[in-house]
Amino acid sequence: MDKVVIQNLEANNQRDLSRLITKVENDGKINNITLDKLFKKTNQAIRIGVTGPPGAGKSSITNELIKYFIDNDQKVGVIAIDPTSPFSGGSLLGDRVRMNQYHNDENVFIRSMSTHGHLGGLSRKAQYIGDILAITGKDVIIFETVGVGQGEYEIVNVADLTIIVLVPEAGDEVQLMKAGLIEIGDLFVVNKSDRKGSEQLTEKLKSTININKEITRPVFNTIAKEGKGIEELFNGIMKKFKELEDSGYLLQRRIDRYKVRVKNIIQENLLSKFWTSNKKEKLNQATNSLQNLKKSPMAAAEEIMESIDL
Ligand SMILES: Nc1nc2c(ncn2[C@@H]2O[C@H](COP(=O)(O)OP(=O)(O)O)[C@@H](O)[C@H]2O)c(=O)[nH]1
Ligand SMILES: [Mg+2]
Repeated sequence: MDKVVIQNLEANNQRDLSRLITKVENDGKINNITLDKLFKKTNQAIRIGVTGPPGAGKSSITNELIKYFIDNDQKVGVIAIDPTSPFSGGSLLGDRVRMNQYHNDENVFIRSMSTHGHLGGLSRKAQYIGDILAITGKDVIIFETVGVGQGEYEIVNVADLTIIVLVPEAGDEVQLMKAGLIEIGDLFVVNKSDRKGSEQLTEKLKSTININKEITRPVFNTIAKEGKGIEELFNGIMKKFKELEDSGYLLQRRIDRYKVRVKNIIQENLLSKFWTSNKKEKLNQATNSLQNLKKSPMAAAEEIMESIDL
C-alpha cells in the first residue's frame, strides 16, 4: 500500500476505503507499517454491536439511529455482517435498499460483509475494518450481526457496547436464556412494539437481566419501522457509553480486546511459521495409512514437532 492510499484514507476517500475493506475481507488482515502509525487514532471511535435474531429489526434500528448520530455531529460507519451465503439471503439487498438514503453522504459509510457461511476469523476481520473506518474519521462504528448461534457472539469481542434487539414473539424466557443473548447485552431493545406482547417481554427482560448486576441494563421499546422510541434509545446509548467510560469498564474492555488481538496475531504467526512444506509432508506421511494411525496422535505430533525451535 502506498502513501497516497493512506492519505486518501485519512481524507475519507470512499473508493480507497472500499478497496481496503475488500482486501481485509479477502486476506483477513492488513499488514502495513505506514498504516500502523495511524492505529493510535482507532481507539477514539465508539464501537457499537447490534445483535439479535434475523428479522428483529436490527437494520431498521441502525438506519434510524444514523440520523441522531449525524445530528450530534458524529460520522458513522456501519458494517452489516451476514453469516449466510450471499446466494441464500435477501437481507443484504434489503439492507442496501433501506440504507441507500445515505449513499451520497460522506459522513456515513455503510457496507455489507458476507461471511460465506464461515464465521472463523470474523471478529478479526471486523476489528480491522473497524480500525480502517476509524482512520477515515468515523466517530461511531456500528456492527450489525445476526445472533442466532454461539459463533455469532464472537462479534461482541469487537464492540465497546452491545445492543440486543428482540421482538415480542421472543417472550419465552427460556428461549432467551438458551439463545445466550442475556449475558452479552449492555442495552436491550424490544422492537416491533406495535405488536402485542411487547410490554410483557419488557417486564420479563427487566426482571431477568438486572439480577446480581452492579450496573443496571436498560430496556427500550421501539417501533423502528415508524422511527418511534429511537431518540430514547440514542440517548440511552450515549448515557451508557458515558457510564462505561466513567466506571473504567470501557477501558478494561479495550485493554482486554487489545490483548486478545496481540495474542491471536502471535498465534497465527507462529502457526504459519511452523507449517513449512517439510512439516506438512511429515503430517501427510504420518497419516497416510491405517498402519501409521496405530501410533497415538500424541506421539505423531511429538515427532512432527521435534525439530521445532522455540
Ligand atoms: N411491525 C413492525 N415491523 C418492523 C419494525 N421494525 C422493522 N420491521 C420490519 O421487520 C422486517 C425486518 O427488519 P430488518 O431491519 O431487516 O431486520 P434485521 O434482519 O434484524 O436487520 C422488515 O420488513 C421491517 O420493515 C417494527 O417496529 N414493527
Ligand atoms: Mg439486517
